[in-house]
Amino acid sequence: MTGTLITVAPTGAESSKAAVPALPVTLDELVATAKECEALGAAIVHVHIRDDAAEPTLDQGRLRATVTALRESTDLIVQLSSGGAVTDPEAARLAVLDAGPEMASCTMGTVNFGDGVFLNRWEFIVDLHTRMQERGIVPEYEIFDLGQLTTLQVLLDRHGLPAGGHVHVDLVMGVPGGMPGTADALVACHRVIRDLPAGTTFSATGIGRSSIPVMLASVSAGGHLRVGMEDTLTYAKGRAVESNMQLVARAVGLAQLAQRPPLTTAEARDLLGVPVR
Ligand code: KMH
Ligand code: ZN
Repeated sequence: MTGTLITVAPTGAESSKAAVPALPVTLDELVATAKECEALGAAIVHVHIRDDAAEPTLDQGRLRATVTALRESTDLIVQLSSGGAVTDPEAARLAVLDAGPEMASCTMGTVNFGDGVFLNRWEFIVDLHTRMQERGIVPEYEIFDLGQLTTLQVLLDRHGLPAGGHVHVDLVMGVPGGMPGTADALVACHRVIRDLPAGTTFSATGIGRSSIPVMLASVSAGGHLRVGMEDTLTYAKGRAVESNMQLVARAVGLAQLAQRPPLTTAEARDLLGVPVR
């Protein structure tokens, strides 16, 4: 068994800066967070960006500047979100790939998302997957519900392996409308993941209070970890998260306890088939 791949998802598209002042929303805040998280043991940064009003945006110029700045300042694998916010149109989400990330997320189906709907039609999924193949962008397949793993099986059967040849899945658990963030649900996913191409890896994140049970279950099942303020704003009962670094440090501690220490960025690139820069 390998070490632990740690992804930090520092910002997301759902929380407001007014409600969560520690959320990194400017480019400077994002880069500073990324550097500190890399030093602690993160290997991937999953990126959503904000505009001058700290609102979610998929502005192409800002996305490009973000990719450039993160590359200049860190060796983290830069994974842009193609999910955006639930209000983002498909064309803008596809255009995220034009910003030239090394990785991008690719969600495997539509899911209710709190009061909204996170829309991912089959034709859109195929479009994202094939564009990433053509451009050498390595996908992280985001899974919000069990059946989305079956959709991934069908996608790979019909349209082939992703760029880099390695399949990596991220279980996003505990979204209101998606699968629960429990060890049982993770084990159910694990059974299906075993039927995906040999060597398929998975990470998992639990939204809100499911963060810790999902982390423990994932590490126990040989999985990897995604943490960050996109998913978790409460560190413990009655105690707000102070920073993304606090969440990464907790994940690193757990990985070390499990005797699966954090993968370096070079090891992560090797595992995922992301070219060395
Ligand atoms: N913000 C969610 C609607 C992704 O980044 O690809 C979608 C999301 C998934 O966060
Ligand atoms: Zn995201």
